[in-house]
Amino acid sequence: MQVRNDWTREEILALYDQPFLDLVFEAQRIHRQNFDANTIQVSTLLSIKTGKCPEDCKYCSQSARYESKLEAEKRIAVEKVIQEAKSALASGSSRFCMGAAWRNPHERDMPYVLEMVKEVKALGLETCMTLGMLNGSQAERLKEAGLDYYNHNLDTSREYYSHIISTRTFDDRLDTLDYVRQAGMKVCSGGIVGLGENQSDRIGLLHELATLPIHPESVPINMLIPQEGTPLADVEKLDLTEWIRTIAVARITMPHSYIRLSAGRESLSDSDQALAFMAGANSLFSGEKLLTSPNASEGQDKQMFQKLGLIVEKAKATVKELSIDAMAS
Ligand code: SAM
Ligand code: DTB
Ligand code: SF4
Repeated sequence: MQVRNDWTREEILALYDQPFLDLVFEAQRIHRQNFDANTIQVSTLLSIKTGKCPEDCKYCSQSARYESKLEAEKRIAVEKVIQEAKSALASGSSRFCMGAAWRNPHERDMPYVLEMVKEVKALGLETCMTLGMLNGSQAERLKEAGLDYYNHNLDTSREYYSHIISTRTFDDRLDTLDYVRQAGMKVCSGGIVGLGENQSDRIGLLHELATLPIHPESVPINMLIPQEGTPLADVEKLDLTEWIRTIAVARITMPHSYIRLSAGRESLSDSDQALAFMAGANSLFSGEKLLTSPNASEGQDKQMFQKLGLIVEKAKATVKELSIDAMAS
């Protein structure tokens, strides 16, 4: 099937709005044409600098503007990051994603993040970072150091965006994605549902992603984790079927992309998640914690994979192949 980047909003609406079972069936059909239906890719997240972020994203516990209970943490040591990366590898992750609560990395942070990328890459893991906005030169240096993916989400529709973030624009986000592409890295970009947006905003987000010149290789679909103290702490919970519809339309419109179940899994049953896999999701974040919030536990995930007969995609290196004492640390 030819990959299309010229989806119209009307086409996306028509996909989104069809009877639920027709939509999930179609998404599964497309999924099977492009991926092994029983394989899942697993990534692990680590916050390398937590809290005190100058941005005002209304969903985020890490913004310095809201009174959240989160304890801020300065940059963590590279050795600690490597330790966490080894244990992610040992528990079956193929990608390690390092996130910082920055508007953008400062030049003084670059040696720190570049060293980290080199060392994590050397373990045989795919590397991903999410550090806020980048300029072209930063993107090039990250690529050169061995960064495989850069995560930068569009978050929501262009129309709803200003209700959620005022400190950077939607076009700023597109510019960062452009620098990442120009530098030759893979793009991880998706959004959040359950921010109080309406259906047309979810369609708008999907339309933006599916009409990027090249689809993001990874598309995380986060479900809001309401954070105490933030303006979205008490937003009405979104019906799960809307999240599943978003996943299914992402699968149909971006058939070669990995669609990732991201924030919001900790409260979901195995059967809720099985429905998301039916709708074409084929990746998730594993580990006890996301960046600051609890995630579905690793043990629970392993049980779920077993129950559903899902096979985890392997990292390039296995712990046994590493000359260093990965298991011990
Ligand atoms: N500071 C960087 C940035 O914003 O680009 C990187 C980290 S930021 C936490 C990465 C993404 O996590 C956000 O774009 C958002 O989509 C998601 N996220 C953050 N807080 C969330 C929450 N409470 N619930 C769901 N998703 C969330
Ligand atoms: C993404 O789209 N979701 C992840 C990752 N990319 C960086 C982050 C989710 C954060 C959830 C809330 C928290 O732990 O702070
Ligand atoms: Fe800062 Fe990222 Fe949170 Fe926005 S989402 S407040 S940029 S850490």
